[in-house]
Amino acid sequence: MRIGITCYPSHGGSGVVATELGKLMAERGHQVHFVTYDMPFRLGGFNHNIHYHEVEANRYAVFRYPPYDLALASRMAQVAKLHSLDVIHVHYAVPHAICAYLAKEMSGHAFKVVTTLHGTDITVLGEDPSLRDIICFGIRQSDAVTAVSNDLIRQTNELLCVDKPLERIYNFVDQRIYSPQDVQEVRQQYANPDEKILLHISNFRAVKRVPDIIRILDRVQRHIPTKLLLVGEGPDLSRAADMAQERGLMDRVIFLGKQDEVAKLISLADLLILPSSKESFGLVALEAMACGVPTVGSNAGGIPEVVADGETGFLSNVGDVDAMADHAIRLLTDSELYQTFSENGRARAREHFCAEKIANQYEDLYRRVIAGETRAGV
Ligand code: GMT
Repeated sequence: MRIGITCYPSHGGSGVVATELGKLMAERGHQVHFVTYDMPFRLGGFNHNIHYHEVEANRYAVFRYPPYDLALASRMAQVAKLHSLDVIHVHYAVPHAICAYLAKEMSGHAFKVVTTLHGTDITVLGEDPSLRDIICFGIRQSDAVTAVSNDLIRQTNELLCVDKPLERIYNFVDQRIYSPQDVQEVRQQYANPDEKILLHISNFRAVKRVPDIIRILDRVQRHIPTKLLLVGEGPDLSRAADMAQERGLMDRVIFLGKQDEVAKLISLADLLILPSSKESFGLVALEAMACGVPTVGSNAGGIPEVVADGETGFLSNVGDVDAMADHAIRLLTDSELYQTFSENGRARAREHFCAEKIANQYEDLYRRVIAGETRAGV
């Protein structure tokens, strides 16, 4: 097949999923064309089946905002026509699903559009009156629409009431990369042998509830010597620093900023902390499970579909930092329980979310939409 992929190429779960999926499709012999404004950061080494087409928005002075959406639609249409694409798979509804529709209308080349909803494109942007109707339009015009969890399907139906079958295809993890790694030497750089390491990785937006992470650290470190690694950047990161300062915890928090080698960082942690108020899936929790690192966090959105509460991690209601801290302390002080959770997590990642299985589901979906089976897999 000839597959186009559009996603946000910077750090972020939807871009990671899109890029890793493209790489898997290329490994399977499909021609994969990324149409994005930058080289997707996880694209990595050379593969002769992968092509990259950059989108550049015009910055003419008359424009207050560079017309990126139009440039993207136009580039998608060019690439679709030139390379006879069978399907364009867009990740994140806004603006990608609408751009794909425009591209299809203008290219004169009959390709299919698959849209994958990732979370905030529905749960945050779908609530914005300036975007809601056009998101619904993009979904309706797609030939097939997938969502990364049952909870996101439920929320899409509730919030947007689009009369469109939505197919659940979970995110996946490549256990060739995400598996426990020998990181003893690196670990020494961050913590003493008697200290435990909590890890949080995100874009530090409001939905991640960054203050809760510092509150959890505060409670845990009263019982066990603990360090907190914060990976990523975003608007609430400075709030974390302020709170750590106020509570005298600055020597316990290590700010690592954006990082590429996430598998290594996860492997040196003891627990992943994910107290989000909204989370359609929680890719980082899956990556942690695959590395044998349990998650302590909230039961928001699709997290309970990923983390099995009481088996691979502990989940509590959003904002219940006392329960989250208690669960963290329990796991960090009971080595037998910790080992069981760690092994359960690796097995669960392998069984339910392995790259091979999920790539098969997308490949099958592409074949069905290309064959014109519109109510794909529902
Ligand atoms: O967290 C975000 O807002 C970023 C967004 C993204 O584009 O990476 O994350 C969403 O998609 C990920 C991949 O499917 C999911 O694992 C995240 O749970 C989801 N984030 C939210 O729903 C808040």
